This record gives sequence, C-alpha cells and structure tokens, in this order.
Amino acid sequence: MASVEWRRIPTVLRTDEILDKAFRRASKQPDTVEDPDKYHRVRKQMNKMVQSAASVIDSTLIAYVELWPSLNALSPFDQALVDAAVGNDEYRRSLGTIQWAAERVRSIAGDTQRKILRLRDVDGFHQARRAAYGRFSSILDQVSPEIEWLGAARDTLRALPSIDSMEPCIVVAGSPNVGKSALITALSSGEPEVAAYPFTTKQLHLGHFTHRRRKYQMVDTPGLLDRPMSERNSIEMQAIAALENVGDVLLFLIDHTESATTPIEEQEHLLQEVRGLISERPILVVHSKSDLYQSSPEGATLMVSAESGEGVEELRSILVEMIAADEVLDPLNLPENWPREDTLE
Ligand SMILES: Nc1nc2c(ncn2[C@@H]2O[C@H](COP(=O)(O)OP(=O)(O)OP(=O)(O)O)[C@@H](O)[C@H]2O)c(=O)[nH]1
Ligand SMILES: [Mg+2]
Repeated sequence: MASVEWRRIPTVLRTDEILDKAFRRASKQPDTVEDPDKYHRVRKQMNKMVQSAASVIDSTLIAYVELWPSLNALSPFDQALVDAAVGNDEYRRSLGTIQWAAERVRSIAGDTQRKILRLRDVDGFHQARRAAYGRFSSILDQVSPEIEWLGAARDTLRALPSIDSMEPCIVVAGSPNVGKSALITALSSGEPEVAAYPFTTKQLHLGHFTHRRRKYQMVDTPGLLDRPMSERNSIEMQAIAALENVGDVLLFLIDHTESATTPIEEQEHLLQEVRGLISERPILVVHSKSDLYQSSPEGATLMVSAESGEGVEELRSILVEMIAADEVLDPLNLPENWPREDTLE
C-alpha cells in the first residue's frame, strides 16, 4: 500500500465560494436559451439555472469526498497518523455530511425541474428558481462547519511526513536527547526531511538511504519518557501506537555517556517497555555517542557515533541484513515453487 499523497489533495473552497462559483456559472445559462416565446424561454432558462448551479455544487462536494482517501484503505500507521492529526471520527463524519449535502442538492434540483414542468406562469418559474437557490444556500450553510473542518484538515495533513509502506522502514526510538535525530542524519543520503508529527510538538526527522535500489526510510519518534503507560498522555500513546504499526526494525538508542539526560536505569526500563509493545518486530539496541567514551561500556555490543561516523556503516549493513532476513520469513515473498508447509504432504 503506497502512502497517501496528502499534498495532491486540492484546496477546499469555503461554502460562500462554492455558492459564488455555482451562481456565477448558472447566471450564464439564460443566454444559451433561444426561444421566441417568453413563457417557454423563461421556463427553460430558470430550469437551466437551477440545474447548472446544482451540478457545480454537487460536483465540487463529491470531488472532495472522492479525493479524500477512505480511512479503511489506509495503512494502520497512516490511520494512527490521521487520528492523531485530525481525528478519525471527525474525518468520517465530515466526509459523510458533505456527501449528504451533495445528495440533497441533487434531489432539490430534480424536484425543482419537475415543479417547473408543472407550473403554468412565468412568475412561478422565477419563484421556483429563487426557492431552489435559497435551499442550496441553506444546505451549504448547514455543512459549512464540516467544509471548514475539511479545509483545515487538508492543511494539517499536507504537512505530515509520508512513509511509503512498500519500502523498508526503520523506526528510531529511545529516551530524549540520546542522539536519534543526529543518527538519522548520519545514515541519510542528503538532508533528512524535518517534519512535525501530530504525536508531538517536536520536529521529527525522516531520512532515507538507498541500498541496492531499495529505499530504506528512517523515522524518528518523539523521545519517549520513562513513565508508566497510564501516565502518558494521549499524544505519547499515539506515538507508541505508531511504533507498533510501522517499521521493519526498531532501532533503540541508548546513551550511556555521563552527559546523558536520562539515567541509564530509566532508559533500560523504557527499552523493556518497548520490547513488551513491539513483539513482532526485531529490535536492535545500539549505544550512541561512542566518540565520548574512553572504553566501551559494559555489555555494549554495538556502538555508533553520529559525530565521528564510527560504527555508522556497520550499523547500516546490519539493518539491511535484518530487513532482508525478515523478508524471507514472509511466506508471501517466497519465490514461486518454493515448498510451503501447506502444500507438503
Ligand atoms: N558527542 C556526540 N554528541 C552527539 C552525538 N549524537 C548526538 N549528539 C548530541 O546529543 C544531543 C542530542 O542529539 P539529538 O540527535 O537531537 O537527540 P534526539 O534523541 O533526537 O533528541 P530528542 O529528539 O530531543 O529526543 C545534541 O546536542 C547532539 O549534538 C554523537 O554521536 N556524539
Ligand atoms: Mg530528535
């Protein structure tokens, strides 16, 4: 499933802009009617104005509904992202209400057409047209909060980082200040994208490198504090939920240097907690800031320094290997003719 391209979603017009557009288009309709008989001419003109206005409103609203992806079609990570950014319930409700408005406008246009056919006087045609316009306006007034919501949601969603779920992804986690962002920069080809995730007020880093034509994405997580789950706020919970849903490997950084912001016991406790949450993804524990040590800390197997570059290439190879190993374990990725358990007698 490719990631959602929020940036491709067009601007959402305000309701008064939609009405302006509709009525402006409709006002050009009378000129297109040629009928020497006033009664027939006005009847056609008024009907055309109503149908034209309705079709502009209807198609504008339906385009929103169709261009916005259905939440069910999104990856769990994107769903968590949208939920944290704008709220999944509001998302569904707003699109549903907008669709309802489009249907109402269409049905009013149909009623008006039938009414105009039944009417017998020129004044009546004008009145029917005015009545339809009034009802269009009042429907759009009614859904104006949802349309405004959609406009604001678009701006928020456009600013989200996008992760391509077809490509490998490495999630980098650890306590605050352990060097997550610096390591992503060190592993990245080019400058990492700095993006604001809705999970945190912090700017997070999204970097990538290419190996054998595959794009390995790396994503920061907000520095998770070592506190019991129940004390974490909902934003942090979202970050944790995202951790569960995205990534092929979780790279957990530990800062064992004297200058570490978080005591080592707390960092290790956080690691235990993360292990409990992320049971299905491999976790690679790495000690950061190796340039600050005189000698390796006890038990540290893998050390890197974003500063000096020490261990960075080794780490990259290990990550690539871990992700490749994981792929073979996925039966869907096995080559055809590969003996599978269920086909063996
Ligand atoms: N000496 C040294 N300092 C480092 C290294 N990596 C990061 N730092 C420093 O550690 C501090 C924190 O680095 P960040 O990369 O921002 O850490 P972070 O984990 O992303 O921090 P948060 O996003 O706030 O949780 C910065 O002052 C970095 O300059 C390293 O390899 N060696
Ligand atoms: Mg950071």
